[in-house]
Amino acid sequence: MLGKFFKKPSAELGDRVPPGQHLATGFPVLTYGDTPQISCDRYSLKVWGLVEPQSFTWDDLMAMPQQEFTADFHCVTHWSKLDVKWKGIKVLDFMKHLKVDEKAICIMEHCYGDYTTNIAIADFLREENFFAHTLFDEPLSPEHGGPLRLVVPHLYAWKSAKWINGLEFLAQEASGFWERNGYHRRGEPWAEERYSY
Ligand SMILES: Nc1nc2c(c(=O)[nH]1)N[C@H]1C(S)=C(S)[C@@H](COP(=O)(O)O)O[C@H]1N2
Ligand SMILES: [Mo]
Repeated sequence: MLGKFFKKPSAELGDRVPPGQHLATGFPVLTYGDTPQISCDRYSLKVWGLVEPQSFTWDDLMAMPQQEFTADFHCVTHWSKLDVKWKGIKVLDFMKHLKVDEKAICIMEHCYGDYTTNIAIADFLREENFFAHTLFDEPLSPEHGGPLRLVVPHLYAWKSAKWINGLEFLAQEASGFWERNGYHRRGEPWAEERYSY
């Protein structure tokens, strides 16, 4: 895999690159299936399950506090990109609008195009997680998940759902698309939680 598009981390960046990862020079696109084309007019983010059901339009989301984020990005296929610059909405700010049942322990992330991925509530409700609509000062392109994606920097990037359109709150753990196909239920890069076996 080492070649034109990947380089070995330098010593000083080494402590930011998890084991088994190499630095990508560009920002690769990794999508299973087709890229949905969703305009902001059509976009909505719904919440259901163990939560008061609600649907947020693009305008609802843009009325929430907007912030800049810099985060490292680790794909389980062994590439990482450091210092990715995004803009968007902090998950904890978004969550102020929800009424979640205390029995919820897991969330299924749903997307346009039917991709899913599961995340524990404790991994979702972290200070550094955000919904992104801007990447390196440009509107987030469809390939990278525009108009809106989730970014969960502390887990492998398959948990960072592109074109996110739903959060389903669950009383027990469930498996999303990659988790049903052999990937780890949690996916913590520093522990190399890549596969479920
Ligand atoms: N909806 C959706 N989200 C997704 C994926 C996908 O196939 N569909 N791929 C995941 C994987 S495996 C990775 S590494 C990142 C890649 O994000 P990027 O294409 O912006 O680099 O998106 C994640 N989110
Ligand atoms: Mo990935």
